[in-house]
Amino acid sequence: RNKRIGVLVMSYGTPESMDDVEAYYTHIRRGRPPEPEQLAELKARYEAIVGGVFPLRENTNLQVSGLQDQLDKLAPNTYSCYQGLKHARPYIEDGVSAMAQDGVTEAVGIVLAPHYSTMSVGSYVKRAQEKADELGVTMSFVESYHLHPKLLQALTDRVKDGLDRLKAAAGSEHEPLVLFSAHSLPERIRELGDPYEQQLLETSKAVAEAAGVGRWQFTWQSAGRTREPWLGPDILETMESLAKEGVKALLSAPIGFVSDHLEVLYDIDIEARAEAEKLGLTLERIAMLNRDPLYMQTLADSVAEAASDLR
Ligand code: FEC
Repeated sequence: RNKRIGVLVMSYGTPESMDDVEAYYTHIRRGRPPEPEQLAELKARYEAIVGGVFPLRENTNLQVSGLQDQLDKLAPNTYSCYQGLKHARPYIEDGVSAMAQDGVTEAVGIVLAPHYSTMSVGSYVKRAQEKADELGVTMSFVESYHLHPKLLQALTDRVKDGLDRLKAAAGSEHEPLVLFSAHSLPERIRELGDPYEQQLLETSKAVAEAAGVGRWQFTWQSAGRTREPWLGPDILETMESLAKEGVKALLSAPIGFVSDHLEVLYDIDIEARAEAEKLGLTLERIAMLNRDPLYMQTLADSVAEAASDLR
């Protein structure tokens, strides 16, 4: 029996190599292999991003070790972090098994995504809970932390810094607009009474107020390539409407994400940037949180709070 509280830190996961992209994509598609053109297109996106091809793996590793350090400061010798990924090894189930093997009987689960959706955080939690039940580990979960004061502070600092850069790039005669965004989901989440949209708007509003932003909007990005309708409007459409309205300077704030990865480094930095050039807009993006100390403290506080439900 291990007296430490396990902390299952869950994240999306990214391929381990170019050869692994097909297996990864097949896992995301719940076992259906992608068409050759789809696979080629995804590989090309990974090849195009800066900072090495799979930055999410390193960022997740850094976040997990950063959280461990923060928890050790908060409560020495109390917590042990384990990683569990949604679509890559170590899978969520592997993380729970590793805890059980170490004799952990009580654990907290937290996802490296601040906003709750049944289709995102909810599905991570379900998989962890099922494995924990099977192995006799008692678990408590952090469902969201989208209004944690330290998270808001970290995002506010980034928006202020982004606005300074935007002013330098676009000139101060143009009033900037902050465009908050998050990963789209199929529209049917609305029928499930999902809090995702509401929580994203709450974070956007709180950050806009704290940063003293005059003009802001929320939009979706990175919708999946499936037949069913996804939440819109998409960021590229929104940019087109804004350009028509005469907006000249945009700050992209992808607050639904916490790391540099494909959906930011490709969808914003390459795709949205190319669209901005076409539309004559100056676009800057806020820095991602990655291992920001305020983000690590947000996670540690949330874990400690969920741990108190175990006792
Ligand atoms: O850098 C990387 O290697 C990974 C980037 C990445 C992140 C990410 C986050 C979220 N996703 C969410 C939902 C969906 C749904 C589908 C879906 C599909 C993909 C594909 C790739 C991909 N996602 Fe992702 N997502 C990332 C990458 N995602 C690649 C497949 C190709 C494509 O459609 O572009 C559709 C599944 C289906 O076909 O049925 C749904 C959500 C998040 C944010 C929350 C979280 O991190 O869990 C929600 C990062």
